[in-house]
Amino acid sequence: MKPAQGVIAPQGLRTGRTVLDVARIREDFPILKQQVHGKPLVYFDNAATSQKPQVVIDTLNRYYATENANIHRGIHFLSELATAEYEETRNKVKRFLNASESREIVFVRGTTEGINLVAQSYGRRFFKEGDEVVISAMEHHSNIVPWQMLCEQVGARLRVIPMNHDGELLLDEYERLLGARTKLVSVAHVSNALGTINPIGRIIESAHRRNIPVLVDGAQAAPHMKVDVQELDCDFYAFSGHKLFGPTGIGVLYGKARHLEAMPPYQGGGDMISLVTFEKTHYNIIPYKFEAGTPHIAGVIGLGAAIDYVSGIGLDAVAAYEGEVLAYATAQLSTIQGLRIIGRAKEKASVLSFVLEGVHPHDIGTVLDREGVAIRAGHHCAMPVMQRFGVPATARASFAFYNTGEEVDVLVRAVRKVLKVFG
Ligand code: 7TS
Repeated sequence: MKPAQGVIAPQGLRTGRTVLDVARIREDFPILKQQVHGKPLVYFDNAATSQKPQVVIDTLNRYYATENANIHRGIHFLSELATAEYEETRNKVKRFLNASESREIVFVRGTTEGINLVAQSYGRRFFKEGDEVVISAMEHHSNIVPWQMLCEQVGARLRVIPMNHDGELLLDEYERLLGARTKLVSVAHVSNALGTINPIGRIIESAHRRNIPVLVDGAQAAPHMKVDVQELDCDFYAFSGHKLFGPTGIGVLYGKARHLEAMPPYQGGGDMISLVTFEKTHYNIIPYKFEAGTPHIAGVIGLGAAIDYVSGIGLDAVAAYEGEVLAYATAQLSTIQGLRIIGRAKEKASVLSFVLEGVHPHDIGTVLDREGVAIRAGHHCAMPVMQRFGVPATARASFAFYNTGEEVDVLVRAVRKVLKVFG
């Protein structure tokens, strides 16, 4: 396909000592060899969930075949082995996020559970009537609804940072929202519907100047860029393993130790206690206080394999290469008449949302699927974003480091086909 506006198709990455050999990387992902409706699979739904490298699949198999046991309780060989691997993964996550201590890493089901934990534990303890939580106009429902639930429970109020028509937050408006009543700021690092990378460092700095803690929803950032929670100085950071090439049902909540220590447990049960009598229960230390019941042990260990895999490639290389894929896809799709890209922020990561004049996004998704191209069409669990842009839904292509320029060409040809059918 001809390059649009001089943007050339990405060919993997070779800058200085950084090499990202996409053809070789694709060999690690068995699912990418599949055909769908007789066409090679082009998987552009990575924001929903990403594919798993063989090493993650093998790790899950090995765990169940040779190590399966409950953790933190048995004194037998397998239990000690499983416990060691589980806790070693906590250390891996600590290094991955550059947290200062591994007890700041809590295993949860995913970003959604991480945010709910903070809302129900931190929020229920520290919010009172009239207090405010500040979120942004581009949040996923997972970073809206838990706060609405908290607001209803304690009589607090939700305040929303508006955005401009490119999908960038209005930071002046943000500053004006912060005040004596603000108890917490909770914003997405990267928007799943628009791809905007928010200036999270500045957002945190402004809040901290007023002693307001900040939670960062990192669901769409952790798989695409290096995250350093100490450098950001965020108070909480949540992400999902399944978007980071790991298993479903496992995720991470990072929290500064002093916050986690001050928070009451989120759920009661096994492992989160140190002593139980019918009169009183003493809670375990962090992070175990927040990990009630038998956790997703296999998921944690699988997540460890995913983190090793991604770290082996290097997130700086991933970010640079995906930037090329996004620039190429943006340029190519922009050549199609009647196509409007929703989300034109200057800083974007790996998400390309668009609408076609006169065609419902679901019809785009259906035609693309027949061509083997997997995208998501809908509101992306960010209905207020759709309302802001006056569209019922968008078609969304979202990329990972195993995607190629040739795949973008397949997408563009398939979108042209949509116009032939419906245009
Ligand atoms: N926050 C953001 C920014 C997200 O993109 C998602 C999932 C979540 C939170 C929730 O993550 P979970 O793993 O707990 O479900 N986003 C999407 C998406 O864009 N399409 O499917 C899921």
